[in-house]
Amino acid sequence: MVHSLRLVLGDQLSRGLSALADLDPADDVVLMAEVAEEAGYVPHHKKKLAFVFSAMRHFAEALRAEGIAVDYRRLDGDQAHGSLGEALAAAVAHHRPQRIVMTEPGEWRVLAMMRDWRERFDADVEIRADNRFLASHEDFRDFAEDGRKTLRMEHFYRLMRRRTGYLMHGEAPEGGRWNLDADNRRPLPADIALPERPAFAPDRITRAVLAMVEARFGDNFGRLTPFAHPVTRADALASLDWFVANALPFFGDYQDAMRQGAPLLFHSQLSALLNCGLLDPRECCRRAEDAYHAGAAPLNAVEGFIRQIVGWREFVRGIYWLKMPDYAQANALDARRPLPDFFWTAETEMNCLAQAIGETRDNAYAHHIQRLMVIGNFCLLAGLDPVAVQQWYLLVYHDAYEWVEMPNVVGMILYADGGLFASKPYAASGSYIDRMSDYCGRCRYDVKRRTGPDACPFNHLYWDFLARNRDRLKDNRRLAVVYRTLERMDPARREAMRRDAARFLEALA
Ligand code: FAD
Ligand code: DLZ
Ligand code: SF4
Repeated sequence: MVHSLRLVLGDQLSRGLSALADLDPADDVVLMAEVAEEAGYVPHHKKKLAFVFSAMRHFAEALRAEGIAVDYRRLDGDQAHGSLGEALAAAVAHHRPQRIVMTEPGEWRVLAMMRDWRERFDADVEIRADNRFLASHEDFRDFAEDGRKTLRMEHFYRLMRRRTGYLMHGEAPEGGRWNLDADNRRPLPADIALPERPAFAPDRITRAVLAMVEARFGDNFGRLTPFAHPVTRADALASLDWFVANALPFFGDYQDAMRQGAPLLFHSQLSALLNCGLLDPRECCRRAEDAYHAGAAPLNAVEGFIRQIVGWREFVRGIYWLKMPDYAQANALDARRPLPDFFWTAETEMNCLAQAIGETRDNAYAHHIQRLMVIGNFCLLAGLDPVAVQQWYLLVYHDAYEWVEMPNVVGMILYADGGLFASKPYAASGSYIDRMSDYCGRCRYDVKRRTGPDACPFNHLYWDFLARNRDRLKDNRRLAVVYRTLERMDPARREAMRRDAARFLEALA
């Protein structure tokens, strides 16, 4: 009889996971299961599926190499199960454990299942806190309920800097400023050399997974090959080393830049590794901080990187657990339009969108500014339905889990929560994209024109969005200047933009 059955989910691949603490290899068994429900609750990008299953299988091998018994149920094996609950029931019947130990999941939906398991199984079910985050749910609730009218990432971030001590001199931030974002908006010089990334050739395990994904999920969105993603702890550490040495020094300066044909620039591409547990946020921040102290990376880069991880990443998780389950349905701007077909085909004459969606299809990755200011900005201005947009972001990116995807979509890009943490909608006209990228020079539209058949659609959509939402947004002080500009605009011009925007939106299939 097994003492403890320890469930490890596909995004819990950390040796230091709370569910694996106090594990006794003599008496305990680890359960991991590839199941149809997790593979299908949204039709994930093929590369995301391959990444998750390959990382799961490698993690199971690493545990076995330590002498730990792993009951691993494969989707293409004899013991395939429809859901995590079914897999657990079968494992409980087989091992008859005294207790079942698990770490709380990243999604509300799965936590609801885990709570049901307490009733369902004749064993103690222990759900432990996820120790891979720096702020607990209680920490975030304390922050949110500390007499605040608004929830701002910046306030939370300072709290986290003080708590972790990253880039701190006692109570003061390194360099005298907490946030160096203003230094991080440089357009990319044409002649800058981009570092070559390491590629991780698929091994036997990954090749078997690629074949399974092609056979079972061949119709899902996205390109499966070439597949060169890290899938083991060793590869994840090599990716972190590579980033710190080669890209971190430039990460800050060019964090907001976009270039055609260069999907990664100086971004880390560590999100999927962090989110599935192969990297720990603390080790990433520590490595970046060490590089700063060694003089190998400037402060704006290191502060920017640490802010994304201990600031934004922890903050959005806090928002998710604070506001679920209602958050999923938020639609403050009453947006109803379905997703246009080009979100699946990348076939649009708007070059910036064609590039960002095409790269998403090929790589299951787009960097933050593409997600926020190109695709996200379009979703906001076109009034796309928040539930449809959430589903798209959740399925297309290899780092996507609801806890991180949803606040970025609902709160950050769509303002669907009415400004819970964004002080204004991130709406922008084409000139932002023109300033930060080389997309417009290769576009059939003219970024300088606001009306007419050749006008950049972001321009008339931007003004139309503001006019359409005037009653909801006009009292926002951060929008006072743009609303004054809108009021002063020649009425004929305003009407022309409204007509062009309406025509454009009607033509979206
Ligand atoms: P880098 O630019 O190198 O940043 C370093 C790390 O900071 C990232 O790996 C990530 O862990 C963290 N980070 C940066 N920004 C954010 C943020 N806004 N929220 C949370 N963490 C952040 N990130 C996800 O991990 N999963 C998602 O499903 C996801 N969906 C998003 C949806 C939208 C609409 C937007 C605007 C952003 C989304 N992000 C998501 C955040 C961000 O775009 C990605 O984390 C980032 O692009 C991943 O690439 P990278 O590892 O190269 O990041
Ligand atoms: C994303 C994913 C996929 C595609 N498949 C599995 C799976 O078969 N088994 C599993 O344990 N986890 C999988 N995951 C990750 C889960 O969806 C994730 O643990 C939940 O969404 C909670 O964050
Ligand atoms: Fe995008 Fe407009 Fe530039 Fe074309 S002109 S790439 S649509 S911003």
